[in-house]
Amino acid sequence: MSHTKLPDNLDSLWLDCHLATMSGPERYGAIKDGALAVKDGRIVWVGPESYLPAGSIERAKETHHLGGAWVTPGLIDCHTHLVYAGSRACEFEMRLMGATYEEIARAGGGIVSTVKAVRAASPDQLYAESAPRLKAMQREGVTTLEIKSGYGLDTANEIKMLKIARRLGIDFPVTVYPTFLGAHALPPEFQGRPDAYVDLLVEEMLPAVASQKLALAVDAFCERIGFSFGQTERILAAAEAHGLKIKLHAEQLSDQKGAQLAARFKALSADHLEYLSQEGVEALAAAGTVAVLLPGAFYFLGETRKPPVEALREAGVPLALATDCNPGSSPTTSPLLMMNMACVLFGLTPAESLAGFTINAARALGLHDRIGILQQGKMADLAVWDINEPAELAYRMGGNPCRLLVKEGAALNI
Ligand code: DI6
Ligand code: FE
Repeated sequence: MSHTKLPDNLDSLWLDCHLATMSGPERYGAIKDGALAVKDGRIVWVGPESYLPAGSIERAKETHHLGGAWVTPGLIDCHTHLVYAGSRACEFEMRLMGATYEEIARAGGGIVSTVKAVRAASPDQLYAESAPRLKAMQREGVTTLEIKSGYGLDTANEIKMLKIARRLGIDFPVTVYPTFLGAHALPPEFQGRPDAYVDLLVEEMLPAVASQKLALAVDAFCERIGFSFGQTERILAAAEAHGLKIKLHAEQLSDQKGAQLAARFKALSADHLEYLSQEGVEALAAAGTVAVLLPGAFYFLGETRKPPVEALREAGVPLALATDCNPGSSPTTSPLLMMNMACVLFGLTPAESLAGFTINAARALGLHDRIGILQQGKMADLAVWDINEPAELAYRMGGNPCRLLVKEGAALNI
C-alpha cells in the first residue's frame, strides 16, 4: 500500500477492481476493492480504493471503472521458442505410435527438422508464422516474453531468428527478451563433430550476436541429445566473457549436473529440471538461480518423472513457469493452460502458478525491479480478468477470461 502523495496529474486511474499484487507475504498479495494510479507508464499508487487520496479522480486524464474485475501484473513468459517455421505434427503421430522424442532426434528428426524449415524460410515468412503465436499470448495476458534462437544453428540463421524476435518486440506492444540458443542441437553439417560446432559457436556465432546486441542471455541444451557438461561449460564461460546473462535447459531427460553448472555461473535460471538431484536443488538455492518449470513439455512428451517441487520449495528456490512454446515438445501459446498443468501435474498451488508467470518469471529474466508485481514504481503492465477469484486463472482447462491488457499504462485492443 502506498502512503505517498499522488503527483499533481495522473495519466490513468483504475477503480472498482480487485488486485493480485503478488507482493508481500500473502499468497496473491490481494487487495479487495483496490485502486491503481498510473503516470508516465509506471504505477504511482496502489492500495484499497477507500484510501485513495481525495481529488484523485479530478487529477486523472482517464478513469477506468472495471466492474469488479481482477487485475494482475501482465503475464511474463520467461521461456519460449516462439520464432520458428513449420510444424511437427508428423512427429507427434510417430510418438503416439511408440517412437520416443530421443529416438526421433537421434534419427535426424526433432529439433533438426525445424532447423531445416527455419533455414528455408525467408525473414518475412518466419515473421508471418511467428506473429500469430505472439498475438495469441497477448490475448491471454502476456506483456513480456523471452524468445530464444536455436533453430538456425549457423551464424546467419541464428541472427535471422534474433532479428525476427527484435522486430516482433518493435511491432507489438510487448517486451521481448532475446536469448541466444545456438547450442540447442548439433546441426547436420557437424554430425559427429560436436566440439568443432562448439568452436564455431564460441569463436564466431556468439561474438557476432554479442557485437550486434541481438541477445541479452545465452542458453544451451545440456543433455544426452544436446551438449555435454564440458561443452556446455565452454559455452557458458564464453557467454560470461561477453557479459551476457545465462540460462540453461537442464535435467530435462537425464541428470547431467546442468543445474550445478548453471549455479556455478550464477545463471538467471535453470529450466525443465525433471531429473534434478538434491545436490542440484541446493546449488540453485545457494546461487539464487530461479527454477523454471515447463509442464507443457512434460505433458506433451508423456514424461513421468516430475521435477522435485517439494525439495525446491523447501530450499527456497523461486519457482517460475513458462510455456516453452515450441513445435516439438510444447506446441502451445497458453500460459493459463500451463498454470493448470503446473497445479495438476506438478502440485503447485494456484497462487504459486500465478507467481510463476509474474514475480518469479520476472526474476528468471532479471527484470524483477521493473515488472511482475503491482507496486509503486513498477511498470504499469497489467492484465484485467473477468474472474471472481484469482485461483480461477489456474482452475480452467481452456477458455480465456482476459478482458484487457495494459502495457506501460496504455490500454490495448487485443
Ligand atoms: N527441450 C525442449 O523441450 C525443447 N528444446 C529443448 O531443449 C524442444 C524443442 C523442439 O523439439 O523443437
Ligand atoms: Fe525450451
